[in-house]
Amino acid sequence: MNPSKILIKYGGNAMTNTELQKKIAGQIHLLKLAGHQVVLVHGGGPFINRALEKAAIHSKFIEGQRVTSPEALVEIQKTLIGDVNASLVKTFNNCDVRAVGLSGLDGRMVLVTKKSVQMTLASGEIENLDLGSVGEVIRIDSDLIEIHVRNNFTPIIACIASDMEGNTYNVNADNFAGALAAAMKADFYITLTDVDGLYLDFPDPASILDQVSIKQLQELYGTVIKGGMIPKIQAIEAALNGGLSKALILNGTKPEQLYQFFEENKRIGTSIIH
Ligand code: X2W
Repeated sequence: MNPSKILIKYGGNAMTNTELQKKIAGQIHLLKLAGHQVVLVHGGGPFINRALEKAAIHSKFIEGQRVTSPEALVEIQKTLIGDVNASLVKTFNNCDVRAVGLSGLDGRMVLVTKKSVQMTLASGEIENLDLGSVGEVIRIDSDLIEIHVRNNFTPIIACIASDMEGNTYNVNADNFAGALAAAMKADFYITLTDVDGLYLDFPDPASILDQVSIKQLQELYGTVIKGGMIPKIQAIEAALNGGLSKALILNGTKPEQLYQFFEENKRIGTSIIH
């Protein structure tokens, strides 16, 4: 395939398994050798859960967003930047990808505002729910990414960002990655999940959708798109609405799919188009 700018959202099972981590790093090495530019955005939900448990901090989710108290934020920042990002940079550099660890805080790359979520009560009244320090992306300056990819580095980016006043926020990694993909004008936005794509009838492999449009997606919410898939699909929609022409869901537990898709023209995963 022609050299492309690829943004990969990396999370879930494929991240907690170190063998898979190494294989994904190996795939990225091959993609770079083939001339592609790769940027990785990572989450780390399972690592955060463990850190919060250890610190005896209770956490809950509202609409896929972790309610983040000031104490939780300290642990989350430490986990995502200090532990997960640092460990990914080490693993990826052992596979010669010239990884550079960043977060949305660096160079004020990602600016956010406090995210608000509204709930309609039985009475019809609308209540504002307080998520604490959860950020919603409002602006991205992708210069820092450009500088790195142009010089053959691979940015590995943690989903922590700040607002205009310099306050730090926790940002859902899918939301962060989708917004970044659009801002850096990526050619492809790849979401690595732990399934082979969007299934009309899980787990029947014959029911995997090969390609789906944003319009068709709307009819799949609630049936095909549910649970953890919701923020992933919302991020894909944001990326496409922000100017990308193609997003793709691949199985991160089968890392070889990355090379197969880009260099062996295999039709795998689910492509999402306009
Ligand atoms: C996420 C950030 C990490 C994340 C959290 O605290 O879990 C919010 O929910 P995954 O592994 O991609 O789920 N932030 C606000 O999104 O990680």
